[in-house]
Parts: sequence; structure tokens; C-alpha cells
Amino acid sequence: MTFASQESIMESFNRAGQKQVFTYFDSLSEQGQRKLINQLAKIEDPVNLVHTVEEAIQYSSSSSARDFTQLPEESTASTVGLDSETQAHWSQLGFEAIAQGEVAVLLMAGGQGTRLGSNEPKGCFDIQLPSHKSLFQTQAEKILKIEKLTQHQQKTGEKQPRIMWYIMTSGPTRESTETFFQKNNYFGLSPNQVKFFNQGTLPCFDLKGEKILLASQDSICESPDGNGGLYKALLVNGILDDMVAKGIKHIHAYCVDNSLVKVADPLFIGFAIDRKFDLATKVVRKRDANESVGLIVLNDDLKRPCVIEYSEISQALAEKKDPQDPSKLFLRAANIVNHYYSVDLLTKMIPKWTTSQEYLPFHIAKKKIPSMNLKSNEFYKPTEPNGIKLEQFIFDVFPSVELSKFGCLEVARSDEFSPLKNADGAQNDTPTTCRLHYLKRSTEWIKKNGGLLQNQDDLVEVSPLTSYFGEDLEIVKGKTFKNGDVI
Ligand code: UD2
Repeated sequence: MTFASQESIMESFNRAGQKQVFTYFDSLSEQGQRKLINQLAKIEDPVNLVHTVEEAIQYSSSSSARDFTQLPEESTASTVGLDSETQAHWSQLGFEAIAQGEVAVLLMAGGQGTRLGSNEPKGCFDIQLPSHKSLFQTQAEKILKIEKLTQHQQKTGEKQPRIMWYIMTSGPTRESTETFFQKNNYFGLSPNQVKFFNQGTLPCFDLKGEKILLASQDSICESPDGNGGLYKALLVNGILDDMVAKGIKHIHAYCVDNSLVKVADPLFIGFAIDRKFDLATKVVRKRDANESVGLIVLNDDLKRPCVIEYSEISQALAEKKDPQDPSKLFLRAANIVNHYYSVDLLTKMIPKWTTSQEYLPFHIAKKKIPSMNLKSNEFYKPTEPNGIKLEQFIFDVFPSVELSKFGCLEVARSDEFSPLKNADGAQNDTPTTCRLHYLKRSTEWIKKNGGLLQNQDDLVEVSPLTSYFGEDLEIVKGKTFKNGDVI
């Protein structure tokens, strides 16, 4: 770092009204000064950043009464009651794409499990299944099982198709995630089919969104840039290039904390291929008006798909009933962070999505941010929210896709969605609810295949290596199982 560039960085932050970040600069050692300047250098345009935060603050306070409605029929489908021919056709298309090495999986695992109260990455969490498998392990085994099913289904002979697993972590989750995989020998996957990459960060501001907070005398506060940071991370880490170089055409992107996720689901990929969608998302029926999920809707002004996040929807719109059937919510297609992208779309749009703020606006979250108190010159841990964290949402790019290229597939909640969000004791989305939903789904498969239970409420665990979605379980016919059994 030349002195001139240090000067220009300091000048640009002063111009952005951020001279407070240099409060202690003169008293720092040369090393301390270099550490701060290097961190600040990651922010290309501080004036624009501060302006964007001002805009985000205004946006988040304005209750934008934009015209939202349900997606049109032609953009949607449902696996609930889907005829077996369509089901078989879509699965076949998905298996073919996997057999040709055209499918990869993108895992969003950068979130810190603050609501869960764990300081481990969520994927390491043990929801206390009889097998004590972590979320990462069950997801890795689903990939292995899909590879084996493809090998069998597509008769690829000795050649077991390989599915690349790209895992986005954040600064706080990277090391422990990678160590966890190494210690567990990648759960049976080959190490070179798993690629870790880090998402970016954004500075934290004071509550008014005016001043960047200091984490110490020689560093500013920053936090992961949200799951919307995925696109820039794919670009700067060469992941997108890697996908293209490997001939990958179809991406399944999902959220680590869904304990029932169908990783690399051939049916979902086949749905997108069959309908020639560039972007698709799975949804479940929203549980109730206050469930903490985004809603996949149509922006009627733009005639484009979009998502309203739970933290930004008006109570009235969340509770609005469907005029066609008042027993249902009007907007009920709940986002479960389970998306399909064509690599064509990503290569075409990521350069746009990552250079203009319009596609990925900042969302504001008021938080308690441990930081330097510039009056007392002491570091403190606030008991009340004292600042804001900025994050970008992965689905904010949805309106940039033509409606005709966007698909929404409804799936059964009991089959595909049980998120791990809260510590036990909360009403929903806890390790207990995840464990129960996981075991209930397995036990349903056992009963459907003629397996018997010692007691009617017994719950049995079926490993993903044994069955991915209840297939190939003829082996249980006539056998009796009891609580805690694992097959
Ligand atoms: C997410 C969805 C919400 C609904 C809900 C269902 C978004 C923006 N919101 O809300 O609509 O679907 O999940 O469970 O998708 N993550 C990162 N980096 C980050 C932040 C998050 O990788 O900086 C990952 C995180 O590890 C998780 C996923 O993104 O896998 C969702 O993040 P979250 O749990 O913070 O999102 P939540 O529950 O607020």
C-alpha cells in the first residue's frame, strides 16, 4: 500500500463523512494503521456506500404499497397430487442432467446461528437424531445417494456421476465448517467435489445509518453481506468460472438449516428443464400469517416475480384472505430458500446484479453491535440495539427475470421443509421440531413399505444412504421397528 493510496483512502472516507474511523489513527503503530487502511480499502466507494445506506433507511421506513398479487397459473406447479407421468418425466430429465455432469449444488452456509444460540455453524448442529448426524452429514449423504440413484437409473455402469458441492461460508463460519468436513472425511464425498468459498462483508453503522462503527482502535465493525452476497462471491472466488469450465448447466441452491431439504432433487431440476425456466423456486403453503418466511408473489406493476420478506411485509397484507377462498391467505407461497438457476442466467446476469445497487438493495437489521464508544474510548457490548447491519437478499434479483423464464414449484411441507432457526423452547423451527419432522417422514416411508412398529408412536430413522425420498425400502416389509432404530 503506497502512501498516496493511503492518503486517497483517508480522503475518500473523510469525504463520506466518516472521519470518526480515524479517531485513533495517529496513536496507532504503523502495523495498526496498515491494518485499518487495508480493511477500509475493501470498500470501493465509501461515498456511494453511505448514500446507499441512506436510501435503504428511507426504503425500509416507507410502507411501499406496491401492487402484489399471486403468480399466474402458468408460472406455477405443485408436487402435491402431481400425476405420476409428469413426476416420472421431470425426474428422468433431472437424472439425465446429473448423469451428464450438468448439475451442481450451491449451499448457503454463511449465516451465523445467533437465534439458535449456538456458536458453531448451523450445518454442524446435531438435532439429536438417533444417528446424531449433523445437517451437513445428512446433506452430504443425500448427494451421495442421488449419485448412486443416477448411476443405477441412467445405467452409467461403473462411472458414478459426480455432483459438485459449492459451499458458501462467511468469515465467522469458514474455518470451523472446513475443519468439520476434514475431520469427517467429507462424509464419504470426494474432497475435490466440495469447494468452499467466502461471501463478502459490509460495514456496520450507527442506528441512524450515518456513521460506521469502530470494532477497535484499528478496525471497523463489519458483518456478512447476507445470502444475496452469493452472486458477488461466485464471481470474485472464480466459482462461476469453475461451473462453466466443468460444463455445469443447472444449479440447485439451498439453505443449510432446512433439515428436510432434498439436495439436488432431480424432480425440481427436471421441472425447470422441462419448462425451460432460467430461475425457479420451491415453496410450501404458508403455515399462518405470521410465519417468518418470504412470499413469492407477482409484482403487478412490473409483471415480474418478486419476494416480500417477512420482516418487510405489512401486517394487513400478511393477513389478507384470498377472495376466491377466504379460508386461505391471499399470499401463501412461502419461500424456503430453495432455488434453481440455469448457469446461463448466472453468467449473463451476475455482472449486472453485482455492479448496480438496484438489483440487490441493502436491507436494514437493527442489532446490538459490540463496538467502540468514542466518548469513553472503551469497547462495549450494548444491551440494546445500537446500530444496523446491512444485508442483501438472494431473491431480490428475481424481478430481473422475465416471468416466462420463472417457475414456482409447490412442495409438501411435511416432505421438504423444517428449518432450524430457534433454540429449543421456542414454539417453531427448533432442534426438536426438526428431529420430529425428520423422523416422522422416515417412519411414514417405513409404514408405506409394509414395515411394522412395536408401538404406534414409535419413530424410526432412515439414513439418506438407505433412501433419499422413500424409494427402495422393500427390505422393511413385514419387519418390526421400534423407537430409536436407524436403517
Ligand atoms: C430466510 C429467507 C426467508 C425464508 C426463511 C425460511 C432470505 C433472505 N430469507 O429467512 O424468506 O425463506 O429463510 O427458512 O433468504 N445466509 C448466508 N449468509 C448470510 C446470511 C444468511 O449464507 O450472510 C444463509 C444462512 O446460512 C441460511 C440462509 O442463508 O442458510 C437463510 O438465512 P437466514 O436463516 O438468516 O434467513 P431467515 O431465516 O431470516
